[in-house]
Amino acid sequence: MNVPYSKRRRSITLILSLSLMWAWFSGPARISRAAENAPAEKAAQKIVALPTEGFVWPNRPPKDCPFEQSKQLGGVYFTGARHTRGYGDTWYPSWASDGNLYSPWTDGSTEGMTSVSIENDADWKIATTGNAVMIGDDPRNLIIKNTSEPQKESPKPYEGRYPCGSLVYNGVWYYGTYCLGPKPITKHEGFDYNWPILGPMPGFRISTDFGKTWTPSPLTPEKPLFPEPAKRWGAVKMGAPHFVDFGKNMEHSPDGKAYLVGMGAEDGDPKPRYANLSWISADQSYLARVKPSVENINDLAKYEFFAGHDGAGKPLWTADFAKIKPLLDWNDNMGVATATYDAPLKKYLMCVTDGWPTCAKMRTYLLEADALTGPWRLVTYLKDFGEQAYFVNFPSKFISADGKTLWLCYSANFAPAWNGAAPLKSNPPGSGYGMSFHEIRLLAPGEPAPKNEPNLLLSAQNVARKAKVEVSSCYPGYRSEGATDGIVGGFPRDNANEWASNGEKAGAWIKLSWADPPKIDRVWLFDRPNALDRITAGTLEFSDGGKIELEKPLPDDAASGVEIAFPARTAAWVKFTVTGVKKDSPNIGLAEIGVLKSEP
Ligand SMILES: [Ca+2]
Ligand SMILES: [Ca+2]
Ligand SMILES: [Ca+2]
Repeated sequence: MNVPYSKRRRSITLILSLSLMWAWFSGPARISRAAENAPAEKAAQKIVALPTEGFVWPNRPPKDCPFEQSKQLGGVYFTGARHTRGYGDTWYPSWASDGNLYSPWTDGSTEGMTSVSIENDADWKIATTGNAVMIGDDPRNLIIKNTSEPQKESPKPYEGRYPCGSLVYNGVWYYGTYCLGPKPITKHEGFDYNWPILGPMPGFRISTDFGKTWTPSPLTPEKPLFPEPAKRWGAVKMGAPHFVDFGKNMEHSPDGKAYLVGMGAEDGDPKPRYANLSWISADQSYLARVKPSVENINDLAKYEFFAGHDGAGKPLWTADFAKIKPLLDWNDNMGVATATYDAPLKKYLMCVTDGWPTCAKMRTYLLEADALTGPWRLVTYLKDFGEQAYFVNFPSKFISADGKTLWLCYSANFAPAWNGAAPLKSNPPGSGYGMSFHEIRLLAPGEPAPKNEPNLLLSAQNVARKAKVEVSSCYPGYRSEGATDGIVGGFPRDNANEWASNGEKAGAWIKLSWADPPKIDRVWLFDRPNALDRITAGTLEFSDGGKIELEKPLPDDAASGVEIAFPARTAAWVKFTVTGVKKDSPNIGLAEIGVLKSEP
């Protein structure tokens, strides 16, 4: 959602490119001759999950929170399972009939393409919005591909045009955008705000071939779908609307209609403030519905709007936009809202992010309801979540069979230190700019948190942490001990937590030795988490003359690793030599090597 980050990303890309070129010119990789003679042992090898530290985020709503606490759901436990990629942001996956997720994205680079949704005459001349398919069942191992080039749609007379509601239904992709202004960095009374004014919603572009080709929206910022703002910079109600996620191909829609949740404010706001209604701050949320079709989706006359309840508590719907009423109202405490139907629980879950003042820490709260029209009740209020998480949603594809384990999808920390603030932390750990997935478990009120699995890498059982470490080479600024600190981390956020060789490929090695040889029976290997370097083959050697060949490549993103198990042996040293790498890996290395004692 901002300018400087994109500039920084470009310099990171440049550094990576230079690193690649350096590796290219540095000549043929050295070949390991260390383990040629002895026959390799057979060993049980399997994928192991990243050891995780689960925790409950405390539920601390402000005193004036208008939502009653839910009686069924009382909090969220973060299991620690997570996955983040340094892509662009704005991920809102929609589960299509072909089983894949389709999502918008923008303001960054994703799988070799760049999209920036800003249009001004100085730096960014063409605003675009990206489109990608997400293939796979595990958020930690998705294959992500652009379905086409990011699409150009002008925001003029505004300066930003960003993705909002995105739905793939019966093979048709409806891709909504909304406008922002006046500038990505707008100074007001000495404070830099990010896109402080939310603009209109110029309808949906449409693809009937899963995003390969597109028909632009027939609407424009000056002739938007919903008749707002009444005048320039006035309030909107169906702002940046998002489709309710009803599951695969909308299978759980109550009536076959698509529903959209907008964020908004009213002209004549009783609690005015600067950036009151921005890309991430609002006073209310609103609800609309439409039977989705190519003919209907950009036609206001085909929409109905939630208009409050009658005297008996029955929800009212109107075709007259002027009669729209708030679904939720918490003046100065709302923002982007997304909703997902949790079919096993028979509950709607809503994620609301109150991100005022647009570029500092943000609050996200979760609500639940039995019906979209409410009443909505509080599940948990997550203060400083991210610490700057935004565009938070629950993709229905990743809801467990019991409905209680879900994955939060969001972006975080695009503005890590604006206005002289202290740098933002990644909290929950792993939160970062781009595409961030975090597994959570919904807890009943008073339900204790699940017991943590012990983290073997950080336990005394992992003798790698006490070993003397030698490596074939080390990239400037990295440490060989990064591979034995018990933490699976690395470039670009946690360089201290990994070992990177200095331009090596096959032939790079790491050797651990002990003055007091331990009895060991397992080795864990975690690749460098970046997507350029990947170990595809390697050999373990032991001081007793034994050797074991790695049977499978290490998972590239280090969200999981490989365990190599063998009958207990006493080892004065263990050496791992890389014998194969993914093409062009610039600086092969390891995020972590764990060596486990045979007895705790
Ligand atoms: Ca307000
Ligand atoms: Ca490490
Ligand atoms: Ca890797």
